[in-house]
Amino acid sequence: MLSRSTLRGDGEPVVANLSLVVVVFAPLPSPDLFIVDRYLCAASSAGLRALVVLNKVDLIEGMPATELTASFRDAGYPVLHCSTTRGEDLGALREALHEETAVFVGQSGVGKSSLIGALVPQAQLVTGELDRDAEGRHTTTSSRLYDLPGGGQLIDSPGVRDFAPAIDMLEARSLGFPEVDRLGVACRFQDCQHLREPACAVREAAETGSFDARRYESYRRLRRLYAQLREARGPGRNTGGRNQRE
Ligand SMILES: Nc1nc2c(ncn2[C@@H]2O[C@H](COP(=O)(O)OP(=O)(O)OP(=O)(O)O)[C@@H](O)[C@H]2O)c(=O)[nH]1
Ligand SMILES: [Mg+2]
Ligand SMILES: [Zn+2]
Repeated sequence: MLSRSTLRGDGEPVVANLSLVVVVFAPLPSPDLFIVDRYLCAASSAGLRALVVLNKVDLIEGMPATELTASFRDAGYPVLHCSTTRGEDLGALREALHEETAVFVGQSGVGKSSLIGALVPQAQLVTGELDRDAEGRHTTTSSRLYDLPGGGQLIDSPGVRDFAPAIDMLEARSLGFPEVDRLGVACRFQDCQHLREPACAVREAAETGSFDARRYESYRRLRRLYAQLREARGPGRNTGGRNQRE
């Protein structure tokens, strides 16, 4: 199950009975990679596989698409570079989704519905019924599940402005960052939070560039949010779930 935190720090289910989380971003609207990171954390912590899709590669100017997705590939996530307008990499996407129950998540306007529409002809018919936002653009307002021809199910979900994983689901040591999981075994302290502790292998890797600096900053922001949300829930509340191992 993919879940998120409310502002009060409570966990809330987003979608259940999934096998794969497809995190979509694009050069336009201006990408917020912290949102991508946080969806990946939520997926990893929930034991769900994740796929990163950079869509609208037809709009990229001045740098190779591989540069925009390098940090995710280095973390160990599979990455695809797609364009629904040019039909790019849609075959590879179809293959990756075969027999999966996959939810498409990400910022509004990155092309989640367009990608699903390119793979499921029936979804295009539904797009005609979509609501329009304040600027008159089509936008998805509720989640909807489609059968993928040949096997599998795709779930379209409304775009977000921000996303915070449910804190009870987060792995306390790495917060769902696979790099922190890998690097953290070399930290001096077993309960290292990878912030200001001495001999922290995670921070050192970020300083020398072997751990992507943005991903590390994302980790630090999520660590702060994690502390804030736990604070917001107040004392005496049983945190439940996996955090009890702390
Ligand atoms: N240039 C270009 N435009 C695209 C591509 N894919 C989608 N778009 C356009 O991007 C806009 C938003 O696409 P949607 O599929 O509605 O995006 P969404 O992620 O479902 O948005 P929400 O439902 O609001 O979350 C539409 O105008 C699409 O035509 C692409 O590969 N290249
Ligand atoms: Mg949509
Ligand atoms: Zn550390």
